[in-house]
Parts: sequence; C-alpha cells; structure tokens
Amino acid sequence: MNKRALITGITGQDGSYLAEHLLSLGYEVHGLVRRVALEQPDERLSRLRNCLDRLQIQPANLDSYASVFHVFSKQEFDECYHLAAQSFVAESFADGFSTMATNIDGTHYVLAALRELQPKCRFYFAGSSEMFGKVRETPQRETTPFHPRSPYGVSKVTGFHLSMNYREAYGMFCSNGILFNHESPRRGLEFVTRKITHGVARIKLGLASELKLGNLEAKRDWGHARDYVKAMHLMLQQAEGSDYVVATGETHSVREFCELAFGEAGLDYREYVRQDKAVYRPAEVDLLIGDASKAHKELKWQPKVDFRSLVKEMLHSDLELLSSRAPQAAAL
Ligand code: NDP
Ligand code: GDR
Repeated sequence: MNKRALITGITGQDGSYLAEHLLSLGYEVHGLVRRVALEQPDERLSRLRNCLDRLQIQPANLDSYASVFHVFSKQEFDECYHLAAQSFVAESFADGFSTMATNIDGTHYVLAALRELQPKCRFYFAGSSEMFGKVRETPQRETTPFHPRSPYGVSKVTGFHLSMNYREAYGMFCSNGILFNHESPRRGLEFVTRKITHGVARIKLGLASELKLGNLEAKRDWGHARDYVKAMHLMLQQAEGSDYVVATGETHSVREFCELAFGEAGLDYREYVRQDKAVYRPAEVDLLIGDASKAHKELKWQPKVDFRSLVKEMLHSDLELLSSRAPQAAAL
C-alpha cells in the first residue's frame, strides 16, 4: 500500500519540492491550501505546475481549528508535513500578531486535531535556524540554546516546543527539523537571495538600474531547498521522533552573495547596490552556521548543491524568466 501524506504549505517553496519528492517515492500526496481571492488564481499554484494533476488539494486555513479538524476527519494520513507559516522574518516585525496566530495557533491546531483523530500519523514541524537568533555557540547544533531575535523566531521556538510536548506528553511521533536557510529559483521574491538574483537579472536586461538592500554583512548558511526536503522525509522514516539540524556547514555574507550573482552576470555589484536603512531589521541575526552531524549520521543525509551552484542556478533561472517575459528588453 502506498503511503499517504498531507503537506500544509504545499504552495510554498518547500511544499512544492516536497510534493515532487514524495510523488517520486510513490506517495499519495495531499496539500492543505487556503482560499484567497486573487486576480490570477493560476499564479497561486504556479510552483506546483509540474505535479498539480497528481495532487489532491484539501481546502483549509491554519487560522481555523474547525477547517483543520475537518481535513483530518475526512482522510487518514501516514505522515503530516507541517510547513505552512508566515515565513518572512521582516513581516513578523510589521505584524507580530498575525505571525504568532498562524505560526503558533496554526501548529497547535494541527497537533491537537492529529491527537484527537489520528495519533499514529507521523508529524514534521518546520523549525528554523532563526530560533538560535543571537547565537550562543558556533556552529549551532541541536543542543545550542535558543535566543530568537524576531516575532517569527519566537513563534518558531514555541512551535518547536509544542511539537516536542506532544511527543513527550502523548507519545506521538513528532520530529522537528531545524533547517538553516534554503533557497531555489522558487524562493519568494521578498527573501534576500531571490531579491538579488531577480534584481541582477532586471539590471542585466535593462529593466532596472539599481538594487536596494539592507544589511550586507549578515551571514547565512545557505543550501538548496531540493536537498533539504529530502531530510524532512528521512526524519519521518526513523524509529522515533527527534530533532535535527539541517545545514551545509558553510556561511556566506549577503555581500558575498551579491558579488557572486552580479559577477555571474558580468557586472560589479558595487556599481548597482544601494543600502537602504528602511530595509534593516529592529534586531538582526548576524551569523548562522549549522552543524548537521546528527543528520549526516542518523539520516544519512548530505546536501548536494554548493553555494556557488545555488547562486548560478537562481540567477540563470531569473534571466530566463525575465527574458521570456520581456524579449524586447533581453535584446538590449
Ligand atoms: P513559503 O513562504 O514559501 O510558504 C509558506 C506556505 O505557508 C505557503 O504555502 C502559504 O500558503 C502557507 N500559509 C501561510 N499562512 C497560511 C494559513 N493561514 N493557512 C494555510 N496556509 C498558509 O515558505 P517556505 O516554503 O520557504 O518554508 C516552509 C516552512 O519552513 C515555513 O514554515 C518556514 O517558516 C520554514 N522554514 C523555511 C526555511 C527556508 O529557508 N525556506 C528555513 C527554516 C524554516 P499561501 O500560498 O496561501 O500563501
Ligand atoms: P531570513 O531570510 O531572515 O534569514 O529568513 P532573508 O532572506 O529575508 O534575510 C537574510 C538576511 O539578509 C539580510 N538582508 C535582506 N533581507 C531581505 N529579505 N531583503 C533585503 O533587502 C535585505 N538586505 C539584507 C537580512 O537582514 C537577513 O540578515 C529565512 C526565512 O526563510 C525564514 O522563514 C527561515 O526560517 C530562515 O530563513 C531560516
């Protein structure tokens, strides 16, 4: 019998790669999707274009316990990957309340509905390196204390502890990934990596003349989302639930990302990047670098895509995307 999985956040970057991965392993894949009124509804599912016809969409919103409960009351699942969240750190400073509601209550609703209806379903929580925040040790590992620096980070620490508590109090299989930044051509345009590669492509094609960024000195451990969703799946195949850091073990600054991306397009970033104080955050996470030894050993997981290849793939994808939309500009 094929396994059946539910992915919350299936329309997002990770949800789309995870759906493709699980389908390739023979899973029956369901995705929880909220209804929103949009001018172009097709755009909304664009990341799923390779696999939409093989998915089953379950309408629900993390803001409503009743809607989440309804999904689990209709269908049994072997695995639930809880990826849905307000995931943009800067937005969490602008509206901490809705970030907390979606990320904390939403996680609690999924766990509570599972406990009530399907306690044997294995649960994955999308924890984050943002939980380490003002880091207490370097590199960061599973035992490093948390010190979140944003409402988003606070919400993920709480989600992490909720998941752990359901594991300990009710004996449920709950695993927490502590994933460091992972990117791809499917990354949202508001995140710095995609903002840079999309910005470079616009400049290269004559559609823009500068790129406004915030703190160029922040350092992140950047991997590829396609590699990281494999670790999520492996976590739910273990004998019991646990917590795992997933990272490359390399760190690079936003400045280095700019240098490489502009360089790949034959441009010098210093001529185009403008620093804008408005993009700085009230509290910053300065340095992240993960130690994924536990994932290497227990999950036999290794990242395949290195930093340079990631930047190249994202830049060339954006060049192709924008050239196809504005062929006349590409000729400039
Ligand atoms: P995205 O922002 O690309 O996707 C977020 C998803 O959550 C979207 O599918 C969105 O749906 C859904 N969502 C948001 N609010 C609700 C709601 N109220 N009800 C139902 N669905 C909702 O995130 P990523 O794919 O990058 O990340 C996946 C998860 O992993 C997130 O929890 C994120 O915080 C976490 N994470 C990500 C890392 C990264 O580097 N990418 C690193 C560590 C953790 P819609 O299409 O309707 O907006
Ligand atoms: P992050 O990702 O906050 O690490 O969260 P983001 O790409 O937004 O920021 C990374 C770093 O770049 C600096 N920065 C800018 N960031 C943005 N977005 N825009 C800018 O113009 C800019 N200029 C500089 C930021 O200050 C920051 O230091 C991501 C999300 O996917 C979370 O959901 C996830 O949990 C963590 O990664 C791990």
